[in-house]
Amino acid sequence: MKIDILTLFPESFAPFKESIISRAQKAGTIEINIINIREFSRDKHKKCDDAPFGGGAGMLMSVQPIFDAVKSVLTNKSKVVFPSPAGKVYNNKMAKELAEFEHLIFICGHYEGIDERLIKIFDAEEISIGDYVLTGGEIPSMVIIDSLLRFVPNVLKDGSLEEESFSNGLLEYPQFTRPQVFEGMRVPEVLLSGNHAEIKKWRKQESLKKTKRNRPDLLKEDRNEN
Ligand code: 4GY
Repeated sequence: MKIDILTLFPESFAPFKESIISRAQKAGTIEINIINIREFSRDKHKKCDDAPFGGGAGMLMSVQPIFDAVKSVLTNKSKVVFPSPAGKVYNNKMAKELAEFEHLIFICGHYEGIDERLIKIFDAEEISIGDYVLTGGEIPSMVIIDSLLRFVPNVLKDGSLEEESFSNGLLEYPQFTRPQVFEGMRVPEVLLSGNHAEIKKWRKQESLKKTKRNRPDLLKEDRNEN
């Protein structure tokens, strides 16, 4: 998989690049490029913002630099993603679907956003990582990329996807490591029993309990799209 990230702030991906690149290299099948939208500005001062028609506070990103930046990487196998609070709310199912594409292009928005026609022209998937507003699309792009890479073959070690939260529509069961007693609290006895059938049963019960407590919405019928 190839991922191109278009941003006015390429430096904000430095730490992300480090960690993701090292993981991606193990896979050998992932390439991530950070592209500076400003380099595509034709303005003599490399201006990349413009006022919104209809008035209102703040500026939008200029259309032309984003258009040219996308065009510079777009192929017939590309999917364009635009992280925005106005998008569909992201989940694990969408992560799996994005992981199937050969090429993803992320547009990181800034200021008050981008011209709606860019979304239409590129048939961009507008995706929200949650109901709050950030100052730019860089962090949500990192969130989406980090989570989808887990579904690209060979990025994760085998098996680690199977038992995690959401993989069965429930939150993950509680886990414990050494020592058996910590701060006076014992590890649940069943986990020390070696009885794998009992352990499996206990984990399922605990998954259900935690889901009821923290995410009752996941237990509602029709809401299980994983
Ligand atoms: N929430 N989910 C989000 C966000 C910041 C102005 C467009 C979110 O995805 N993105 O808050 N983004 C805005 C900032 C331009 C992106």
